[in-house]
Amino acid sequence: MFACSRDARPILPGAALGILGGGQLGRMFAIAARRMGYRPHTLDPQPGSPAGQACDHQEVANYADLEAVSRFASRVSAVSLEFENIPLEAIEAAATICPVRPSGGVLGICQNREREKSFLEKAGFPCAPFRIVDSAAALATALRELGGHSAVLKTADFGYDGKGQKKVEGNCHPGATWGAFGAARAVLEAWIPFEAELSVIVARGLDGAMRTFPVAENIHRNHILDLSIVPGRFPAEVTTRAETLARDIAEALDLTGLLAVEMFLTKSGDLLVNELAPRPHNSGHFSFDACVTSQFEQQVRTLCGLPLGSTRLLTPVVMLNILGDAWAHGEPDWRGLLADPDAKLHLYGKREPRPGRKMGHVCFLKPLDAALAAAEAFRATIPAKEDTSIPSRSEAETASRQAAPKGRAQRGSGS
Ligand code: AIR
Repeated sequence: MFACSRDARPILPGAALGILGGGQLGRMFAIAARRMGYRPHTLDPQPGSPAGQACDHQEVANYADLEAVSRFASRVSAVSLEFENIPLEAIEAAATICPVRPSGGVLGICQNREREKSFLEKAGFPCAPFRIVDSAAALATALRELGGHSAVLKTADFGYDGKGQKKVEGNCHPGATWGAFGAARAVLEAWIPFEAELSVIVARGLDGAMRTFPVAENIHRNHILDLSIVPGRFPAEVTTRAETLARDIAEALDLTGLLAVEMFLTKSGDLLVNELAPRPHNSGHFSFDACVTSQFEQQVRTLCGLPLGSTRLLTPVVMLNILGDAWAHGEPDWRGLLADPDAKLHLYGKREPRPGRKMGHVCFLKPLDAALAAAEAFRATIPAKEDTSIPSRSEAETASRQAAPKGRAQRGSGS
């Protein structure tokens, strides 16, 4: 299993590339691949998925349909993924047919919070104190052991974009809390009062070469990534430490592919790893418009065994997510945004604009103050769930904190 993952021959333009998952991350992978002359294929249960719209072929099937996965893999030269909720059996089935990057070993760690936290702890990477919880009694013990303070309960698997997380108070009733949470297994993490949230996306090639994307300063709202500000407004020393941490984790995982590392900067200046994602990440969308090489092209390059591209930032940028709430009164009027010559609009082609669902994003390519003002001005024109102003960093600390599934942890989750 995972048999072909070290095949060193580069896969050159013209080849078909497979992506498991058909959401927006797959769509942008497909656009990047197609631009380079590859033929993208996707596998997703939803016909006409966001990625499927941009691919040469969509296999409409469940990820657990191993026959379909094998058929899919046999039509492409290599397979990557854009979603962590892909069963490992599907990765294994594909890997008997063609290279799969990232490997099932890496996905197996990152798709389950318990394994991810244990990996980080064992390898000595800093993260919030945690306990594994599988019963009300275990929750009571865990709350006590974490000092009786606030904490975050997160399902061990299957969660994203704020799903599967709940903040709990130290004096909560463990029986009622555990019963209402409804998971068989979870991770309880101590609540971290952070100064800021940031993320680093690192690409690691087949030859072990690595490149990091510029550090993003992230602000979450209602547990979902709202804004990424790049370059993040941090001292150079913090940026360097964050990049080194991301590289060290990619190395420890022996990754081939992309790894997004979400971190907290604590008030005492420490960096704590919050979540890992072995794929492109929402907080790296800015790279599509603002870097020499986007995270999606870098994913293509790692998948194909090509040298990595430059991640140099061409312009300061603010990325704002556009959620389904914006459709509360029908299709938003895009004309104002499209009249801004420095705004790049991305819409994912999702047919159902549900509240909280990521429908698109916009990148404002301007000096940060102007970009933040443009983001706020745009936000004021669309319906939003809650408060519509861009929070300051300290407000963001309160606003953004927890909840994001395997992926979104304490605070929201960039994903
Ligand atoms: N995604 C993957 N992990 C976290 C996120 N947000 C992206 C992937 C996936 C899509 O979100 O692109 O396919 C699913 O979005 P939705 O709105 O259909 O649930």
